[in-house]
Amino acid sequence: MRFLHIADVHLGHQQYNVAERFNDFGRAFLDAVKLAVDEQVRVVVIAGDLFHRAAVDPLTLLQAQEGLQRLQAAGIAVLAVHGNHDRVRYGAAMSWLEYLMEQGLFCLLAPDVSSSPLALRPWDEKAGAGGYIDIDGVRFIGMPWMGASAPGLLGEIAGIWDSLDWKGIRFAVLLTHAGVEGQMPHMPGGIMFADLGPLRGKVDYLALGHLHKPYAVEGWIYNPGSLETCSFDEADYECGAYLVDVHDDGSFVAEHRKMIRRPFFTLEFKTDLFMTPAAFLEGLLGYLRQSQREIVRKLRNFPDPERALPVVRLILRGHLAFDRAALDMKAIREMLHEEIDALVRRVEDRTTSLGLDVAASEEMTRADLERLVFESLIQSDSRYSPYTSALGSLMQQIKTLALEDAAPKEIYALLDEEMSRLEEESHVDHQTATDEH
Ligand SMILES: [Mn+2]
Repeated sequence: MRFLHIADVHLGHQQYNVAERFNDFGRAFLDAVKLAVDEQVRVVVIAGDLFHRAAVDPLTLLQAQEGLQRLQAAGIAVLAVHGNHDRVRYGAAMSWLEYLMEQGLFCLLAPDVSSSPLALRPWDEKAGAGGYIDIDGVRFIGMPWMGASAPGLLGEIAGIWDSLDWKGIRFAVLLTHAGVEGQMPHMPGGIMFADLGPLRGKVDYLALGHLHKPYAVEGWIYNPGSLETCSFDEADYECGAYLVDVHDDGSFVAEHRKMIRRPFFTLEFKTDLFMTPAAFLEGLLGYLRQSQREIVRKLRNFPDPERALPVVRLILRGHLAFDRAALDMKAIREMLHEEIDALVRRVEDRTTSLGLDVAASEEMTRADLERLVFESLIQSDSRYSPYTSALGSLMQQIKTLALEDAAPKEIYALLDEEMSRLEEESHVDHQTATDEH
């Protein structure tokens, strides 16, 4: 008996507000459907988050229906549970998963939690409810996303386990939407290993969803990962689906099949070495051209031309040796657009300015302190730092003029004269430096 375990399909996710990304999530689902049909599985289990949102639009519903109908036409049973993204919202009469269940497209499994301990009843097609279903000697038990209640409810399932009739059942699958603590350090609040202890030896295959990173633990806990990439954090995971063969003697083999996802690339550009905005842009241009060649090389054997155009983000990282205002984000975006062939291009500015370190003392006059702040500002910009003293005086003069209500013309004349003088000086400096070499 063979089944396919998928999770976190997130249909309807129009990532970055790009229509083609919406299509990608649909493609990924249809790929999983094709895999199930090609591999002639008996059952597909969807461990939560078939939909990205509780409110589903018509196109998303069509994507889901198309895939589910193909499975139905191939005689494949589909079992699902609610995830945190597609569960019934407060005030809503039913969820879209319940709607699909009503259409006869899958069994939506859930224990009856109105009693304590909870009750597991066999799937009742007429009532459209039930906690488990037996197919070819394999029992599939389903529990939706339960958040913080999950550990307690899993304990209750273990508690009533032996009161169920297990005649003719050689293998037990527990399908639920919950993360195991510690798998993704920045996503706390999952179930602990200790919570799963009572189920060990009872459940043969724990089919999980929720964390978008694939993992398998101790030969009985399996999470396939999301079918498409929901964020850059997930880009490097080898996400996919588990193809599981349950043998007649109750042993099994779970094979993780990597699925096609649109490629994501992160380009990191270090800003520390560039002293002026012009040098920065020149350095960035070279870096982007080299990156484009690398991307082309990496995608040479990409299996699907429809999805080969990547999602690319450029991260600017490091210290800025000049004023942040001189970082021309528009020029950077245009350059990225020009040089990198991609479906989506994003820029993240994670640069830090060189900090101001003003060592003021109590004996300082207000004018001294002001002068110190001006000089610190100038010092932090490599373009002006050689002229800290001269520019500091100039800033103070201009400030005084402004306070004395001087005419803008007069202020401008002073600025112009001083800057020309400094430029000349720097030219002389430069000449001297060149002559020495
Ligand atoms: Mn999810």
